[in-house]
Amino acid sequence: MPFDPFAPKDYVRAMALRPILVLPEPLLRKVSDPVPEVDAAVRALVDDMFETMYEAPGIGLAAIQIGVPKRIVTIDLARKEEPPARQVFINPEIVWASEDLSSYEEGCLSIPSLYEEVERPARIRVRYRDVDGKPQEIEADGLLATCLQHEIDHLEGKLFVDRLSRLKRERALKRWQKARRENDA
Ligand code: GNR
Ligand code: NI
Repeated sequence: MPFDPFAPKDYVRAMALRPILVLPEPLLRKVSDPVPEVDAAVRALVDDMFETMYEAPGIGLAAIQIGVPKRIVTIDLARKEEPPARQVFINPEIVWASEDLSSYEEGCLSIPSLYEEVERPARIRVRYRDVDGKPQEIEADGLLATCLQHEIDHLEGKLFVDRLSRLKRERALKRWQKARRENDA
């Protein structure tokens, strides 16, 4: 075949914005699978996750939120005026959690515009692999501890509303569904 400079190239792959799944999407309830190897396909997925997360915008994303049931989390807690600070957690596991709890008003891109106070351990230790596949361990507190726990919940098919009392959860979801119906109408 003659050389065609406009043919699609398989060695340069543009990042892609992916749609974020929103409740009641059943995939959000799926337990994600461990990543056996951090290869080029995983890194391409991580790039898509960051692009999708920044555009949303959100401070964290789990792969299942773009429909991929793999244990991959992206986080960037940098403020708008700061340079990006990408953090990638592959196969993250909480190996220790503090007894003391802290409460934070959480939101989720998969339940847009719902915000509720959630109590979780204030500090955690997490074992994971980084984007190079290297084993790592981190001790997190503050917003990083909250966000990591929120994302690791996604890997188990859990959403932050599951951490509310039944009464609060049912009220919150009713309010959310009503607001959605009114917005669609
Ligand atoms: O963007 C997000 N903000 C947020 C705020 C408080 C606690 C957790 C989060 S994560 C959320 C993005 C998201 O849904 N990640 O799964
Ligand atoms: Ni979320």
